[in-house]
Amino acid sequence: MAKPAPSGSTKKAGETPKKATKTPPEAKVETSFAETQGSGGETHQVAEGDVAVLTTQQGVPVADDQNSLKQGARGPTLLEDFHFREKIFHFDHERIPERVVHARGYAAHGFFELTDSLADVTRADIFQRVGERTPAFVRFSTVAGSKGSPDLARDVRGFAVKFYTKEGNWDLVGNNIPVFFIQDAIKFPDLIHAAKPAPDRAFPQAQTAHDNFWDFISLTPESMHMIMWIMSDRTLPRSFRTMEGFGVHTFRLLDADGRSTFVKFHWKPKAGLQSVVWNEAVKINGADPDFHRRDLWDAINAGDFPEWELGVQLFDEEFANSFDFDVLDSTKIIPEEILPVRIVGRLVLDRVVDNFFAETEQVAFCTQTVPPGIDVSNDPLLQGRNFSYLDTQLKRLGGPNFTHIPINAAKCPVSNFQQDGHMAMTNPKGRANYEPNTWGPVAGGPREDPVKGFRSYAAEPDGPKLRIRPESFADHYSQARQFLLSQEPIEQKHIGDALVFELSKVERPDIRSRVVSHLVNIDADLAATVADGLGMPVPEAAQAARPTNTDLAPSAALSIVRNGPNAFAGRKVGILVTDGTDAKLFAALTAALDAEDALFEVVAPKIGGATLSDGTLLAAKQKIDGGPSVLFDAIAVLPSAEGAALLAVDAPAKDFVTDAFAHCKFIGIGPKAEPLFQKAGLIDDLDEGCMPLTGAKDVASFVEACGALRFWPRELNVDLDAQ
Ligand code: HDE
Repeated sequence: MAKPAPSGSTKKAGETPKKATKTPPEAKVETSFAETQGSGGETHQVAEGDVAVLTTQQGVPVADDQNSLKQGARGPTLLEDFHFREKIFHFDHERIPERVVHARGYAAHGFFELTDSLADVTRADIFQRVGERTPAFVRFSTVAGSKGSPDLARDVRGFAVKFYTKEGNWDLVGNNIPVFFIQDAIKFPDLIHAAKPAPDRAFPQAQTAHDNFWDFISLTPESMHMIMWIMSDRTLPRSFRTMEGFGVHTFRLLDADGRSTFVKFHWKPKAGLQSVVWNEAVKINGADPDFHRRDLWDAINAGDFPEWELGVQLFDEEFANSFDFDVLDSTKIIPEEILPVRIVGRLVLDRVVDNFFAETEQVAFCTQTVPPGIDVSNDPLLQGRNFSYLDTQLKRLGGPNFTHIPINAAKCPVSNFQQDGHMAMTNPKGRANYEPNTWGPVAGGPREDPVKGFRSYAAEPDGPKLRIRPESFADHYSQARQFLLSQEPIEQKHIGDALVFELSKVERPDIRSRVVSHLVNIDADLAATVADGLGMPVPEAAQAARPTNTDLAPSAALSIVRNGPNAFAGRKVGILVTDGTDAKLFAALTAALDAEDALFEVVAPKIGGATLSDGTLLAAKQKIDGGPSVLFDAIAVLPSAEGAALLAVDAPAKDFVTDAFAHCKFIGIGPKAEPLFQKAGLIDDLDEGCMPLTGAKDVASFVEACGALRFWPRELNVDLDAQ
């Protein structure tokens, strides 16, 4: 008889994590809606063992929620059925407009902890006291896709952070890429129209591989630096946990005397940088369109709290004036090698939301929401955003009182004379709703505070009123080249591959050619590779407003591969088992993964699991058809001899190993697995990334090797373009 089942899934939700630094997670209790939610937002306590009575929104107990009120058993439904009408009316109005960009997103709660005081340069309260924690809410997103689009679209990721500081909220609304497509906000509607589905046919969804996007880009040379970033694997993150974040613009920090220091903000993931490859992304979108949101949900619920360091690049006017590019131009970075990033704090996400709509959907970020001590710069992209974000909340959330929604409300005192409007939730008492006044115990309050209050930087105006692009914004190619040359060869190859793929979907040859004409100004080799991939001659270089500076030193900080974790912690192995799998080998592998703080999922021919060699019934997390290897960072294939013979004729099992091989993953091969690799056509190609798993020693080497995340040398053997 089978013994009790060990878990076949990853570390169980609610399990206490091993690292002493982690706080044990509170197990998420699954509850029914009605038991916890009062119509006024308060929690209604229901005595243990009791079931709450179903009511209407007005609190009227409901007797029958199965049948509408009819005239006779088969007669028409009556208008007087207020319960039916209220239920349908509310349902009809459940949707609010999705965000015009960044519609698909996922969020979590956490905190920011200051580790290095910035009191020398800013009076911002959040940056004063080392060790102090500020509550935070973070929403990650893709840009172009609509709310239901898949997570692994090739796209920029939003990285928006709301800090609930003691002196008001601060929204740092960033991306996972430090530059942007355009220099002036007036071009944003054009950019987004070109990227989103075409207005006549309403496709393609959540992708840039189409004529409209590349038409616009080919006519917008300032986008070239961003194009290098979006064609790199930065737009295919393995997880939200493995991507950087950037404030993008130059902001200002202000001290108590109003002195200004320029600042650029960086988020650096503790889990290290990691991306997936394009062919894998395409398949993940089918296998699990929620791959990123599931990953965040699972990690937080397992107590493996995602964490980032906050870094700042601080500089003054003198540095800004000496820099090769304009610090107000959002298509440029300041390389870390020129201006180091100072780490000043950490952001930890430790709580998932209770209700997706209330929190993730209704959260409203606004770039102009800054507390005293932080200010905006004249970056024309940021200036435009400062209008757009407030305006868009009105449309999306329906009125000016979106700040009353709990997720948006400041966690410090709020008092002013603004009143009324749709859905006003926090309404002051008393008579005076104007200022100045002489009512109240202390006449006239609330009043301004010239010392504590927000003050803008006293910037001098910069000349006549003009519609003009400054000369200092004119170099469009030098940093694009610098980015490209900062990549490892495999990363450069991926950029070339992505350009060829995207432009292959562009139907008009003149658009393809115009894009390649810009690449000529970036790097002749890249232009030649892409032209060859497209089967076209290399065109003349596009006319450049400024010649490319070929002397910019590469920056190691720009490579994903060089900034990986070199460890397998937090990553996941898919372990393929069958009846008769060696129980000892399975136990050795899972113990080694546990010791590494890595995760695993059991994949088996049947979801009920497999009976191991010692008679143990091992539950499966995935049936093989539903758990393809694209969902894992590495795979281990441990069938019994009989199991391997069965898997060898199973198409999903063969895909499991061929995909892992094609995606350069580490593959652990159990002693009886050979027939599967034989039938999958891989047996003659196995390389050093395909490692035998026979006993404890092999297991240790395999888990250690997995820390490199991918066995990149293989890619040259599995890609026709690279032959
Ligand atoms: Fe946004 N952007 N954006 N954007 N953006 C919005 O605001 C806009 C830009 C970013 O999770 C919208 O609330 C303009 C840069 C994120 O809720 C809208 C311009 C960066 C999010 C808007 C930009 C961003 C948004 C849509 C050109 C990186 C999602 C819904 C000047 C620094 C926030 C909303 C969330 C969302 C306008 C360019 C990041 C329409 C006009 C550059 C992360 O207001």
